[in-house]
Amino acid sequence: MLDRPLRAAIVGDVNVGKSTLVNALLRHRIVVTHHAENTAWNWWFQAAGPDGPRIRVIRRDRPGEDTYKITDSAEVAALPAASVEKVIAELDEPVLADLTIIDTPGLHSQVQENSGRTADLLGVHPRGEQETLAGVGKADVLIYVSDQLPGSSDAERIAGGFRRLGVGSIKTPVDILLVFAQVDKLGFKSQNPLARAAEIAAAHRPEWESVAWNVKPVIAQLAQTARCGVLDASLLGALRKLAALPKGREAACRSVDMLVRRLNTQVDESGAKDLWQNLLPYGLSLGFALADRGELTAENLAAALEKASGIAALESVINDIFRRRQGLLRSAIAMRRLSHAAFADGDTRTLSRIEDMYASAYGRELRDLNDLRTASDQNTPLRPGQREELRVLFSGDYAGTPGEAAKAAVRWLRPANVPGTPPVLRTLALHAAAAYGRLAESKESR
Ligand SMILES: Nc1nc2c(ncn2[C@@H]2O[C@H](COP(=O)(O)OP(=O)(O)OP(=O)(O)O)[C@@H](O)[C@H]2O)c(=O)[nH]1
Ligand SMILES: [Mg+2]
Repeated sequence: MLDRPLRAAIVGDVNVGKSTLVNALLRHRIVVTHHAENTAWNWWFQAAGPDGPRIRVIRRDRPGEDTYKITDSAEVAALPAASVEKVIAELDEPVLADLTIIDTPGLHSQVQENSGRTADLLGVHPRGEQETLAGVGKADVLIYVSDQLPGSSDAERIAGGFRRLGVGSIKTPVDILLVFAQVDKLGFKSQNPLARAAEIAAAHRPEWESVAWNVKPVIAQLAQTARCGVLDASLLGALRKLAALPKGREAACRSVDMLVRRLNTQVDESGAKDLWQNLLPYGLSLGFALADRGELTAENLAAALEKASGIAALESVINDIFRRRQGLLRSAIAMRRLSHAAFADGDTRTLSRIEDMYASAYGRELRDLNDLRTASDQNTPLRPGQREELRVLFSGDYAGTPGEAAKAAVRWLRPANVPGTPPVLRTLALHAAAAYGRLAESKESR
């Protein structure tokens, strides 16, 4: 537990683009993506060991595992779901240093067997009404992918899907990054869709902050196209022909059928479909702009698609909130498991040692992280302003003066001393007062 890499599971409803995003992060087109429901088991991606890159298939129908070459991933994907327990792909990719990425079958799938595998991984029941199986989940943090922006008619599914699954009782927002996928569907006539999605996300913060630490919009399809060696000579040739159509190239981008029809004398049907599938209307428009300037090369198009996809900004958030803090996150998970077990066994000696550890200077970071979890948990009875204040304080982002910190320390001592304050709030308030007290001192001594 303490020396394995942090595990990030990519979860979300069927067909939102989870596997496309995983391929883009891996810079490898390895998981098959499809317009129909697709991923049937969990794909674990981890750093290659001494045996080099390979795919291991853990069987369900018999003991043992089979090994495949990375280039045989399509063969693996075609195996019958009933015979596969899980697949572990070991790759030499920088994103996998210190981080295991797990692609999962869609939630709320028609095929309950598939969604059940994701529920198993998370340690929840696929039907959330029942009690959750807290503590047996195998994923440490979640990257929750949604194609519904807040404010849309279906947006309740973002928070509702979590509640129904019972994820909220085992993971707090500290463990979850929300990704708004397929934001190219917002349209791009007047404004860049990433910027529009970011504005919408900011305006609807209260709707998502109860489930996630941060939100990033992404166009995974364009990221995959930019990074996975798709931009070959035949695709660029087809794009050049489309860009040079005497009139109505924009109209040809209204649907895949229109595109096939408009290009039919110059490009075969599968070439036209590839163009549509890989670039989407938004990527085609970026290609036209390059063609008009005489700058349409594979490198230039890849750079434009990468920029338009938002993938680099997403990676930097993954680094900030998960990779950079992974040692701390892993220690915290190990400590929580230890205290759960000690509590279940009535082992008071271990429980009091854990208490001592949290109280020591050595345990302070762990305690701050626990307080951060408590403060961002919607079940903790805090006012919105207080919740935000504590999140800033316990993430180490406080930027006030020593005088302000000293005043805040006094302010937080009050609820701690009011009779009838719930114990969870009392502890949190005492910790907040102490944290502000330390900040006041350390800033003064600088
Ligand atoms: N418009 C648009 N379509 C996308 C984007 N990303 C993926 N898609 C399409 O959405 C469909 C589903 O993509 P997948 O990556 O297979 O989705 P998934 O969430 O892994 O699906 P399951 O594994 O079945 O749950 C495919 O047809 C993709 O081409 C995107 O950014 N924009
Ligand atoms: Mg998938």
